[in-house]
Amino acid sequence: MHLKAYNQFLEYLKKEQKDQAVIYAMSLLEEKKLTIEELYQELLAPSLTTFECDVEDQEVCIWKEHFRTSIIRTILESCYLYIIKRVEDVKKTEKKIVVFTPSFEYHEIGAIMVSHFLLLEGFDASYIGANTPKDDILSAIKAYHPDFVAMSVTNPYNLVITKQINDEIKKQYPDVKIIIGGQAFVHQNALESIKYDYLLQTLDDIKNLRKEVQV
Ligand code: B12
Repeated sequence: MHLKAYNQFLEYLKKEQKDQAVIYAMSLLEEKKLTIEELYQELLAPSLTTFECDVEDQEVCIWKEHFRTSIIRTILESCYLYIIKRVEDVKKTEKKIVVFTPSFEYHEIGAIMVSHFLLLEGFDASYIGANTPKDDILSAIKAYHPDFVAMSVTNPYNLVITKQINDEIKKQYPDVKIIIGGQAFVHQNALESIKYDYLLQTLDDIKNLRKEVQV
């Protein structure tokens, strides 16, 4: 664990010093002190999942959370160049994956990270967005002909729409494998009646999928 780096990063976030946070995160990659995977898992993800507001006023807390998310989002986009460079040396799987979050699901940081992890494992992954309506998902499948779709669901309220989307994918495109992941599936009963082929949560799960589709 890179605890020192995490604490330093958190200091910048707590003070809402966006530029310093972005520069620091990128310098860790540039100086090869952290890999992309370590940066995402040990700094970026916990800085959001453990977010605690130290201000009484709830409205202030909301914009603080939004601002922190926007800093993390900027870092993720800035990492893309590093991903392209690393992917050049990765053995490709020839498997296409469309990544998204379903209608009403605005939490997208996990989905973006997962799409980057998939690229680094040699998948041809495309993140098509958050809050994606069923018809747009179906038309993306029609256009891209993916081998897999990967959906990230955080809010358990969105399990109903998830079920509807997956039923429709399986009806229209039975050969497309459905991967689900995200905090909404942490409880076993969330899976009841949802059609899916893989439940994945971690980078190790993605690496195992990579081994399964070995070419
Ligand atoms: C940032 C944030 C937001 C932002 C999201 C912005 C954005 N662009 O993404 C905004 C402000 C929009 C938001 C809104 C809301 N939020 Co919010 N939010 C969060 C917060 C602080 C961080 C989420 C995050 O990005 N985590 C970091 C990522 C990296 O973690 P992750 O998503 O879990 O992903 C990891 C794994 O789960 C996994 N993974 C995820 N998906 C997938 C998919 C696959 C295929 C695989 C392999 C792996 C995988 O890989 C990732 C990397 O490790 C969490 C707190 C928390 N504990 O997470 C609350 C939280 C998720 N939000 C919550 C709530 C309640 C809401 C709102 C309903 C609040 C409201 N009243 O308006 C709305 C709902 C909006 C909606 N319709 O979706 C609750 C959910 C509680 C619950 N279980 O129901 C949480 C837990 C806060 C809390 N403690 O109450 N939120």
